[in-house]
Amino acid sequence: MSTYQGGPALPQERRLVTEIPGPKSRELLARKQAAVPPGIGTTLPVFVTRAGGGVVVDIDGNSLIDFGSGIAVTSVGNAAPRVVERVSRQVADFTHTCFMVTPYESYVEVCEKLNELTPGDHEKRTFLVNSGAEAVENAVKVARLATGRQAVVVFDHGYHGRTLLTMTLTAKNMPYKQGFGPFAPEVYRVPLAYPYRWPTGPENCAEEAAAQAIDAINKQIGAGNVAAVVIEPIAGEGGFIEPAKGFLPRIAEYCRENGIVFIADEVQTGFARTGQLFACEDEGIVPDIITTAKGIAGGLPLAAVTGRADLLDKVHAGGLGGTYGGNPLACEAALGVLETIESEDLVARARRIGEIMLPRLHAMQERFDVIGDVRGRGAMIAIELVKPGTKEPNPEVVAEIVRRCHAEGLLVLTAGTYGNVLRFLPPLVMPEHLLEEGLAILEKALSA
Ligand code: PLZ
Repeated sequence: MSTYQGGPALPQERRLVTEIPGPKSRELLARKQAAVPPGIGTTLPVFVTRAGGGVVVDIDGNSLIDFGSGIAVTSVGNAAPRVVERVSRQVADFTHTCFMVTPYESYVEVCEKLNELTPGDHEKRTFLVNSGAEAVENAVKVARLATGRQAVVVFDHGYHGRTLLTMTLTAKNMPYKQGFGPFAPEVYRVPLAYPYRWPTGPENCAEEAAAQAIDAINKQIGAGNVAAVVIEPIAGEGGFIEPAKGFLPRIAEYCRENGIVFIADEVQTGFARTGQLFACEDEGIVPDIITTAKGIAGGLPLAAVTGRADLLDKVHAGGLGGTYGGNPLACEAALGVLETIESEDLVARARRIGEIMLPRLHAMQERFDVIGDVRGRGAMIAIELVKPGTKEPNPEVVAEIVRRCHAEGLLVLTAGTYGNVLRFLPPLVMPEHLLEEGLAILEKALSA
């Protein structure tokens, strides 16, 4: 993993020429505040002019190290060469026909690739939509129609989107749900195997959590009423919680036994992010339906629903779709992403990023008693911060660390039901020296 070769010819360096945010960004922030409602938040108010490899460059000329990838989207890097080339060609040929009106090859090719690459060698179908939320919502539509059942089971700490159904599926009230009710009916929430916070300890977590979840489904809903279980193989927004090993297979098995559609929401975990093409592969899970987005198209809006042909084929003609779903630019971008993942062996690079980050973070955990937990796989890594000597969440210290990292030109994101998780999602093409520099900035912020 030497210096990044592709993308815009951006020097792969951290370079601060003003304070963060600089004067031009501050000016634009004032315009944003006058034109855009405050409901649209800003993690770090530097206004971007270019990005590529492991850096984001702002309008004041600062070059920041990117540990966010636009929330796990630009895994192949920003403006990745194969994406740029394909999208540029496409934009000059045609920009839109609506696939439901007059189709084009790239849409079909993306679907063929996803049918082939997602877990399981059964017969599959794929259709394309615009966002992760839209994918999850459509997966539920398919499961309901195919089973003739209505109930949907989701988990503590789950995040699935901001539309009416997907915000209902989402666990956390503030900021996602507060004031936006009433919520969609027939959504039920059960425990997730959260090893760090499991009351009887991580060793009992998988078995007890699965038993509690299954018991709640049986007692409160009735297995025969459940259309789908929707779960992230690693809870993303909820704080990069890897369910204790054994939990996912047990839930998947229960679904199989009871004719429940097992939907894996791989919107955040998908496309090499976790050191496997899909996080489900880690425990050999074969979902009935898998939803993907984010990393699929290098930043162009695209998402997919891929699943068992016998389920997806049940939906009547015209029952699925949308004006823009599988837009030709986004499809070309996705093909460029898949080529890049393969040719740059980004699955291995994600694993390598984990191998660099995890030992460094574990060493920091030894040094700093605010780090309660270090976890994640591949390039989806997090630390959970607590009040020293307890497991009490410490969102205040997270906010302070983030502030210091941002001031030093390291873009980091937070997560977690309790707002006390720092998450790291570097582009998989991040040059190693920037990864090291980012970790050093983090360590300095922790010791301050
Ligand atoms: N499912 C697992 O992570 C999006 C949300 C950012 P969309 N996560 C980032 C924010 O605050 O809005 C996400 C996810 C999982 C679904 C979604 C929703 O994907 O493309 O944002 O709709």
